[in-house]
Amino acid sequence: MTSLAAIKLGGSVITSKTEYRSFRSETTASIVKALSEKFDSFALVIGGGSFGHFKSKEFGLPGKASKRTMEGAGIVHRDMSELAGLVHDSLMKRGLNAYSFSPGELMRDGIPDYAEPLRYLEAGMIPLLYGDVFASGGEFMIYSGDSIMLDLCKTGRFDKAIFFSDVDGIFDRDPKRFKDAKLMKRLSGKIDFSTSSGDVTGGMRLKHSSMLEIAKHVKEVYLINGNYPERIGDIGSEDFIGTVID
Ligand code: ATP
Ligand code: IP8
Repeated sequence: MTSLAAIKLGGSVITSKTEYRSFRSETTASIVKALSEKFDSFALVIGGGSFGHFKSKEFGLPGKASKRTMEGAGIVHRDMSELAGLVHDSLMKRGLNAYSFSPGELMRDGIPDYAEPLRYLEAGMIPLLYGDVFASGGEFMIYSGDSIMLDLCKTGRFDKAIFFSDVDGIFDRDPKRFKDAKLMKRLSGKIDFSTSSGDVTGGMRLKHSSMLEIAKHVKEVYLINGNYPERIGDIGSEDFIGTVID
């Protein structure tokens, strides 16, 4: 099996989470550049950031189907496809060929089927998946990018999972709220997670539990600060700054 990475671009790094639909194009371009230099082939997953969480929260998503949640579902799906389009543009500018999928379209009775994205991966393209809203059993659900990463890695096709976010890794508590928070290069001891009030998914808590689950299906799982994407070049060395689970 060739070495293949599943990579998530966190919404906190490719968007400004405080401003609705604000895309960080330069940061995204620098992550794409680092990825193109490090990997020949990978799958890419995009988180919601200010394209996903703002309107989901405003329109009561996830939630039971109603006039309001239906309107919200339309807006969120449209916004997330726009974000995917912007990332797609960034990949194309680097000469990388991607094919995007909304996970809603991959659902079969509420269970995602990744056969189609994997077919594109085998063909040499980058499957581009994005967190999104989807209808299931009279409800509108949100499929988080962190859960997509887990389901993708469960296919057994990947040997590495890399999460880019806006922090240096997992700390013993939120480094944005506590200046003395300690970076955990490897996980140990108690961790405190404070979720951003604007998020409709699980924030760093969900990411942490997804990472632990993913570690059962791949060799190594990393959390790296996407504002310093060149750090992927230090993977495996003493100088590496980030969190690793192996
Ligand atoms: P999105 O969910 O929009 O895709 P993302 O995947 O980049 O974004 P978030 O869910 O926003 O990530 O989580 C990152 C945030 O988690 C950081 O900005 C940080 O403030 C917060 N956080 C809370 N607790 C911790 C912790 N113990 N260690 C590191 N970050 C933490
Ligand atoms: O930001 C959430 O994905 P996440 C996607 O990876 C939406 O949790 C639509 C809010």
